[in-house]
Amino acid sequence: METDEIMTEVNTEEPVIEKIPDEDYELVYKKPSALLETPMHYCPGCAHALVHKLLMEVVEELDIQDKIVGVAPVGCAVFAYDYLDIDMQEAAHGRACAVATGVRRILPDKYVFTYQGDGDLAAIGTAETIHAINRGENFLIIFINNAVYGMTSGQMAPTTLLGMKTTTSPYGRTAEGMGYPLKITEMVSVLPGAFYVTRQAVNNPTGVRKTKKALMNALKYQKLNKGTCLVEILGNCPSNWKMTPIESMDFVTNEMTKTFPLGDIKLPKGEDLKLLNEEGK
Ligand SMILES: Cc1ncc(C[n+]2csc(CCOP(=O)(O)OP(=O)(O)O)c2C)c(N)n1
Ligand code: SF4
Ligand SMILES: [Mg+2]
Repeated sequence: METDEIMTEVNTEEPVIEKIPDEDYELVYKKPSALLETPMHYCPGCAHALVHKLLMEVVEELDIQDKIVGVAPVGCAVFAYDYLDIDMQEAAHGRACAVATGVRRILPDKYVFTYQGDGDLAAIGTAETIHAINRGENFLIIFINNAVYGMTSGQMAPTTLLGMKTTTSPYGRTAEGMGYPLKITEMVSVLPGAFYVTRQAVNNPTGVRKTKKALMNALKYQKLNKGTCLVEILGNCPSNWKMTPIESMDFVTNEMTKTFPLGDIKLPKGEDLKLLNEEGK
């Protein structure tokens, strides 16, 4: 067939799309209003994007968009402030808890959270994390544990699993010489300043719902000024793990949870629980 013939077959007319009346549809989902339209830079299937969405759903449902301040980390979530339509402050690598301390002390009526990866929180920022929680600072720490330094191309993190291959442990992490995966969430839960500590995962629909609930509870607790809340979320890094998004979710389910079991680690009790129920009316 000649090129001219092909050209004549192309239909240049605008397609006619029949408009179906809105009442024929039931709206079952929409993007939270606090999430900006900006396309995200995260790799396909990355947990960061999903957690951003959950967090903004919670912000929308609690109606606190103009009452919350986030502290962005250095790591793949460094551009969180481009996606979240709330007040944000950037912190140098590992320093988010120190920055959040200042923000919450100066603005005690605001809800304040940090958003940090495992390299940020459990390596370079270990001191800030431990001391902020030990002081019982009244903010929420959102800790995305994907077991690697995602942004810098997948080096071993303190949370890398034993046997896991990374760019700096190409034969797999061994306890000898490289140490054990650091359970910093369990460690800080014993500090008196820790008020609510939980580990969740966004590896399946149930996990997503539980993670959202944990974020919701943690923000409600902040109004009680009873100490630091820490929500660890087992994330993924399909790019550096060299897996498809689905394989990476299975890896979280089948491997990561063996080292980092899911569930609440420290829960408010008694009077505090009553207060949460009243706050959550
Ligand atoms: C003071 C300082 N040291 C090191 C770096 C390099 N650096 C940037 S991101 C990063 C690790 C990020 O890993 P993580 O916090 O786990 O976040 P992820 O990308 O996995 O979400 C490092 C070491 C830096 N930016 N600043
Ligand atoms: S490198 Fe990993 S953590 Fe970073 S955006 Fe890609 S998948 Fe997510
Ligand atoms: Mg990481």
